[in-house]
Amino acid sequence: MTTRRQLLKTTLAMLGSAGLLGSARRILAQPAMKDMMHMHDHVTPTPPRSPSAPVGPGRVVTPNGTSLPWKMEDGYKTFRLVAEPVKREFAPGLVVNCWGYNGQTPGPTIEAREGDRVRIYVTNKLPEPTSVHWHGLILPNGMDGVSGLNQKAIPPGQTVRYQFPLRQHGTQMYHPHFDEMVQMAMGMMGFFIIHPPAGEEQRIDRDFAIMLSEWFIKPGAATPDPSVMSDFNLLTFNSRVFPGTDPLVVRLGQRVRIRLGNLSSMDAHPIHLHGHNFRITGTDGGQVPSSARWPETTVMVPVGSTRDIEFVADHPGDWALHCHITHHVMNQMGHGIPNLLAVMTAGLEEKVNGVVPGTMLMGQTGMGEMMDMGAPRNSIPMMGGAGPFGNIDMGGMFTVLKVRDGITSYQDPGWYEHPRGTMVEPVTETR
Ligand SMILES: [Cu+2]
Repeated sequence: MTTRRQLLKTTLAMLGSAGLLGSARRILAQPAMKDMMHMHDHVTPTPPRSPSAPVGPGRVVTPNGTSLPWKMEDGYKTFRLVAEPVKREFAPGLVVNCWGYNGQTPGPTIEAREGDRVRIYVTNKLPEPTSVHWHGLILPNGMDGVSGLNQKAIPPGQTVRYQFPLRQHGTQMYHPHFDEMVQMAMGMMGFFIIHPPAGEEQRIDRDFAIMLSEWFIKPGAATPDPSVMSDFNLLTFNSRVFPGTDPLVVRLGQRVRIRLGNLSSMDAHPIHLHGHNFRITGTDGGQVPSSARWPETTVMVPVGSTRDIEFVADHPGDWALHCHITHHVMNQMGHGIPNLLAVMTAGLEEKVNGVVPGTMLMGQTGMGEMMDMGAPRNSIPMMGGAGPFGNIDMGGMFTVLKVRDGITSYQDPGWYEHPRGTMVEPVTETR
């Protein structure tokens, strides 16, 4: 006799062999997904802040973000986080239904000092339970935030209080430890930065924090699909893609720190800086001793970790800062396309159009020109935006470090004006 369990097993095996297990999983996951699709019906998200809102009360600059205000309460530096649906513009033309904190994704950067006692009220305005884990922090076990292990999950509507002393300094993070796959794929993450008790060992003039994450949003859709496991099509710096990423503006000669955190679901990101070399000075485990630092131009940031890099900005110009995985500097790239590179397609497009009207054959000489293609509603072109010399063929995890002499503000100074004789020029070979 066939039991129900056996039947289910057989069915799953058949689905698996037919390559249909993925859709079966999706069907099994339907109740949770269904709740998610409807969340915008019964939860009113906080209106989005300006993506370039001014820097908050801290001294760390979170490009396209802010730091979280605090006040003293019973001797505790006290913060308030509200977990809630948020709308985030990734770049002009693409507004995404995310989850985050206090109207933002990533959530506002928490800044405190080693030796502080902190208290953090967390209110859950999501349609499902959540919790907050303080990633990398040394704290009492009951404050660690893993739902089921260290605490009961916070149901919708409830506020809980976390409180603990800060016994370390460095770049840490916060994120949920309930329905992790969905909640982080929806944008729930933030920095928790702890400054050293007696100031920096070496003066830091500009201190930036950039969170790396990855998403799948079907072109034309507005809600990320958290079930995607490898084919991410939006790769973000602080939940923004180029050309929506704020530049990092610094004055010539300043000592710069860039804190990178990675809460992507699958990928490590090799972040590359042009025009300078740097030292990796810290991780979420603490400071790297100076004897253990070596020069680099690319830093690998594994999933679930942070890396601090430091350098003196001693070369004026507009310097790219980007992930070196080439697919991570593309926006909403479709990967199921035929490879036409170097294929002779003369006359082919007309013939194919006779059978499949509207076909465009592209990519014979590379994809650099695809920027000019139209895009569906609520989606953005695969690559970049206008630069001073034409289109910049990158999107996603890309921004610009702008090093300038004599600037008096950190407003975007525009494009670099190159000294005479320091630019590429076309030539006629005479030899
Ligand atoms: Cu990457």
